[in-house]
Amino acid sequence: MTNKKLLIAVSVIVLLLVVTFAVSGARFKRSAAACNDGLDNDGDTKIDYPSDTGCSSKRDKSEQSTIQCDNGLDDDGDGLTDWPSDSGCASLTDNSETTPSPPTNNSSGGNSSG
Ligand SMILES: [Ca+2]
Ligand SMILES: [Ca+2]
Ligand SMILES: [Ca+2]
Ligand SMILES: [Ca+2]
Repeated sequence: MTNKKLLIAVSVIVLLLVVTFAVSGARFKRSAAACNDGLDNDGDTKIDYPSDTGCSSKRDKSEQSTIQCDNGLDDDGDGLTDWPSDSGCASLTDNSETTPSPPTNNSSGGNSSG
């Protein structure tokens, strides 16, 4: 076998390997946007556009929005994040994680237990 033939054979094999890697790589890159993957990515019980209010379109890559109860952050630092986990959130469109203060009552008295 001549060196030329060997070189051609090796070249063909390398070329095939490169093409295979390129195709599989392209497959991995084609992942669906979060607002079009059929999953509840941010755990707010709403799935994809237009059900999830955090989705501006099917191409939106995040189901979260800038509203405090749907932004994926613990805005008031109570250890709970977003609706429905944070009890301070009345709904997904609630823009405050802080629990509303209860109505003030004119009552006084001690409470002790032992
Ligand atoms: Ca989704
Ligand atoms: Ca969601
Ligand atoms: Ca939040
Ligand atoms: Ca919180």
